[in-house]
Amino acid sequence: MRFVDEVSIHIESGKGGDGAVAFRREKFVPLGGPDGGDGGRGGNVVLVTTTRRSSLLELRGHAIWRAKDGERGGGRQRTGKSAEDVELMVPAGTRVFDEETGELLADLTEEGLRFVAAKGGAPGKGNWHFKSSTNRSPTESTPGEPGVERRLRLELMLMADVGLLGFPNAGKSTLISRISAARPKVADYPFTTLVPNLGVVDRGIEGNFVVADIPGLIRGAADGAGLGHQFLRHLQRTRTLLHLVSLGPDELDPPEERYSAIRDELMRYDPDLATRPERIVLTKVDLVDEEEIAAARDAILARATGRARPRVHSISAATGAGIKELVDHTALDVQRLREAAQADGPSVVQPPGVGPNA
Ligand SMILES: Nc1nc2c(ncn2[C@@H]2O[C@H](COP(=O)(O)OP(=O)(O)OP(=O)(O)O)[C@@H](O)[C@H]2O)c(=O)[nH]1
Ligand SMILES: [Mg+2]
Repeated sequence: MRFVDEVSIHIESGKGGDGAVAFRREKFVPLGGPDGGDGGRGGNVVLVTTTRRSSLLELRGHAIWRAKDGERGGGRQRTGKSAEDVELMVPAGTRVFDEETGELLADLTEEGLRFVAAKGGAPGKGNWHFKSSTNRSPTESTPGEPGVERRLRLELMLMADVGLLGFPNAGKSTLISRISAARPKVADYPFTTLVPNLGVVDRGIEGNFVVADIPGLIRGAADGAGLGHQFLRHLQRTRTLLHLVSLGPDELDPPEERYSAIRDELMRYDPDLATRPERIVLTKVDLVDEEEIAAARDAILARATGRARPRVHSISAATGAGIKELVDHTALDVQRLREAAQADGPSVVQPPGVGPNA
């Protein structure tokens, strides 16, 4: 299963400023030499890769991205001002196609790359360039070159930053639908979710992160029970985990037993997965009292097996309690983990079919 985020954009670079036709005006000199300056360069439209984005969401719903034109030249050989570039921030891993021809124009695999997708028009020349021994008063100048207009298709293989895991019915799909635009099916019975869903949590100027809601795990998942292998594999590519444990009344086993059961599956499937940072999230807390929440927290923490002692959150999708705090903390975790990954240097794992010739 592949998650592909795709967006079409229309971009246009700025036109170069025209060269000027002007002559020096001095006292007692009726017609001075030519001094019309050059125009300024038109603005480029540039794609820049950044860790602050993990989806192409921000580029949606904008009709056209247009850079400004360069200024025209002035008298006294004054060069017109060049226009600023329009920079579009995209996540590393974005591939850029010409929408009309389908040609792959760039594969922006790393952070901090700049790809000039539409080059600004070159500036025109002012008339002082055209002065010669036979023509001391040229009235020629050249116009700035036009900008470039193009339609691009951007494509990104989505990688989830955060994996939601837990038993069936824990409230995973409910949580993702509260914090992102994803709308997976939510229902009052186990195994509602059959394939993973991705949701993008939009944090405005802070960027965003991607959450994967995977189907509920059951005992024996590490041996393949209930398609467990397939689902656990999706978690391997995430940076951090939210382990959801329901405090609702329908559960047969106590919360700490269910918590341990899933930890055991993680450990057996891939010990590395078990050392991944995790936050424990007690869900449906609107259905229990404070004492039950505290008791569940203590019992679960007594079982925590990971490297560091996990934080325990309690949330209710029904009342909204605890959700903002959970998202704020998770966003910080993701930012920290992305920075750490970047400091380790590019460890680019190319999913199959992503090379330029694929
Ligand atoms: N009262 C209450 N009910 C909740 C809360 N969160 C989820 N539920 C209910 O719990 C049930 C299961 O929620 P889902 O989000 O479908 O659970 P899931 O973890 O995605 O389940 P699977 O897809 O089967 O693994 C639904 O009936 C939800 O409405 C909550 O905070 N409070
Ligand atoms: Mg679900």
